Amino acid sequence: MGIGLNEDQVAAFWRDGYVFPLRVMSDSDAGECYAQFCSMEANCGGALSGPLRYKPHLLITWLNKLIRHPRILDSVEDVIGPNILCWASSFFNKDAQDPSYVSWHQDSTYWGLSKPEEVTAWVAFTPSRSENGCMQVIPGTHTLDQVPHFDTTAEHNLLTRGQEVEVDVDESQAVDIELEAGEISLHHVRLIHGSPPNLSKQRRIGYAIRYIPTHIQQLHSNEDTATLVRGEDRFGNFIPEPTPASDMDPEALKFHAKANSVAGQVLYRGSGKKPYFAAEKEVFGGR
Ligand SMILES: O=C(O)CCC(=O)C(=O)O
Repeated sequence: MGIGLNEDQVAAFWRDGYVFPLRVMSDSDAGECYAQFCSMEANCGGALSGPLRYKPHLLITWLNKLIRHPRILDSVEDVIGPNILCWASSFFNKDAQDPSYVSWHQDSTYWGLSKPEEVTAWVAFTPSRSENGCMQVIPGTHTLDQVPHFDTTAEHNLLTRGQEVEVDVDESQAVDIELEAGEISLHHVRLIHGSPPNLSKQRRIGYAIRYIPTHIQQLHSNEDTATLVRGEDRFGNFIPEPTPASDMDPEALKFHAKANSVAGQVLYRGSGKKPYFAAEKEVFGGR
């Protein structure tokens, strides 16, 4: 066991499918993350482009460090054990008065992972509250099996396929996962969750880091990639990801483009949709 969660928090995770708030960094470190995030945006000339929202830890050195943050990993270890891969990471951002939302879903639906043993650490770079569209969860739904989902074409849905559960969700049971900047929540891959639009004047910036134990396999590709962030990998089920030598390093860009293309094939299989994170000329500078 790591030293991240106490017994009550571990019990809460397995009973409810989530645990929060967990402080993993100081206010000033959280402020530094937000400042770095803003300079990434400035370099993009506005909102982060698709490729920079998915697996940006392969391109940006401070994000590569963040996925290895000891306080985050201590908490994750208490849930999935000591041998940990970071399988993916993505930004879920809502600007002030932003109609973007996340439909009710289970993460496990299209990820192609062999067992429902993934845990997400959702890191708040800004406060995330009811008024600015924080994540909401339906406690206990992680004990459900995989439930059917349908794809939507809703314009402002932040999910890859706009997927939504096909079962009734009792929204009266929803819990708001309110976090301060520098806090995280952990949630189970089967937990039904989502989030409403941001009706406030305060941005909501979150970075979701997906962790799996090393014995998990990708069922829909032999080319999926992951980063070993703690312990040892005796299984070799994923292609090891390199650490970027510098931000947007050419070798890192090449690896990231390939990794995102494989992820696109897995996550969008059968949908006929183009991944939002497919390589774009402006990010890759035509390389
Ligand atoms: O950021 C949100 O509102 C939802 C995030 C989410 O669906 C996830 O991290 O799995």
